Amino acid sequence: MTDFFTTVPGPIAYEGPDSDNPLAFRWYDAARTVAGRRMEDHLRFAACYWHSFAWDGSDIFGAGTLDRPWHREGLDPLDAAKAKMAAAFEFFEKLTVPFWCFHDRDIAPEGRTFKESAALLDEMVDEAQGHMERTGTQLLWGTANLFSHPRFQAGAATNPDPELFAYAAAQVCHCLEATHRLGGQNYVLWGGREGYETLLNTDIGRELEQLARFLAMVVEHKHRIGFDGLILIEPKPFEPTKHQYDFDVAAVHAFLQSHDLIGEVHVNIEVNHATLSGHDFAHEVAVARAAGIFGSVDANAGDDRLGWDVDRFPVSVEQMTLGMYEILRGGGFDSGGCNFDAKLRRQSTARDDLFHAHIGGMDTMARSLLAAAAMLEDGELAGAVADRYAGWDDDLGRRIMSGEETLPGLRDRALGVAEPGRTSGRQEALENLVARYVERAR
Ligand code: XUL
Ligand code: CO
Repeated sequence: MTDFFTTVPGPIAYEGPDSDNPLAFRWYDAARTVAGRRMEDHLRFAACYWHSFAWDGSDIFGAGTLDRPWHREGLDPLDAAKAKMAAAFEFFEKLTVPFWCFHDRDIAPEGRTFKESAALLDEMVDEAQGHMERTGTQLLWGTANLFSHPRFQAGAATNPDPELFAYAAAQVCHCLEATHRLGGQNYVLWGGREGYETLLNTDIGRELEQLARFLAMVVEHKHRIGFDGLILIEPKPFEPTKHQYDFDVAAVHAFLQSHDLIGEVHVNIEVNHATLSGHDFAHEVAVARAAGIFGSVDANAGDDRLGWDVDRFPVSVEQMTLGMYEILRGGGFDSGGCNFDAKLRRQSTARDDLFHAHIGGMDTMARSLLAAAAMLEDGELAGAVADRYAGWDDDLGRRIMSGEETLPGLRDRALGVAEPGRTSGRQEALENLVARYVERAR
């Protein structure tokens, strides 16, 4: 199919770091083996439908700017959805991206009733199945849009009206089955409007119980239909609501623990959400790994000065290297991958801008992988961390952690020993070490 992106012949090929071809990869070499795995299998890139094909470039101050003919007024909604899908798969195929992701409402129009909407989704899932077979593109994850329609103004699972909970449950049931039908490797639940604006009209305790019940129903249904992908919650601290319940990985972990959902639900970590929560990407991955709930990544970037979800394409190898290092340290992705939940700037109106954005993002992640893999292989950074904790493998550390020591016992001990020594944390030296790996990554 070469109908929409006519100026890009495709497929985009790897030409190496010295290439000046703007429509070639300089770092992403799908077949190259890095740390025992093909680069393609490490990174498991996905392009997303929402920002790249469903969004028209509009913002709160102005109308859409992007050249997306399927948004023209007066088109039959199903014809428009099919034209959009043909363009999307032309893009996935030319970019050579192995996976894609969708919200139900990205790929199919909303009908007048739930029944109509479900039938429209079924029709577009059949259409997607054909494109996937033709191009070999696989589905990383599907998700339901429980936030755009006005009916969800007060949330979905956490809505004060059970009718809305029931509607959202029906929609997720249908979308999870659609994802399963398409061989989806995961299913994502981003909180959307699961949060609140003011306590004056909100019962937090009740809303959290509703959210837990909703999640349990999703897990029950996953097992009922034999979907063996992961259920992933995507944390985000605010936007659209002032207080989003799934604030960060730690908040999600505590929620899963208190509702007996550990092992059933993992996290999809978005880089820009991590920075909005006051953390950073590497921190969120490290917390998820430590808790055993790491799943997948939405690879994008925020802006240092803007405190909202700007969803830029990733451009900083330095920022991504530490996140990739944490991912590799935990053994890499299983069913997860790197989804570009990122959007063009509103003035990037040429059709090929979508290629430049993804090529840059894929090269950034690929070079970060190279730096992280070298860092892991050489072991210098891990060695410095291990040295710092060495005391815990000695007698005192072991006795404390095994429960042999008590507070008064340690007081008695302190009465007889000298002031403990101090060792440098060597942060600057370690930062220079990381910089070396970033500079030399090839
Ligand atoms: C919203 C966001 C979503 C989720 C899926 O900020 O990141 O695209 O990734 O609903
Ligand atoms: Co996201």
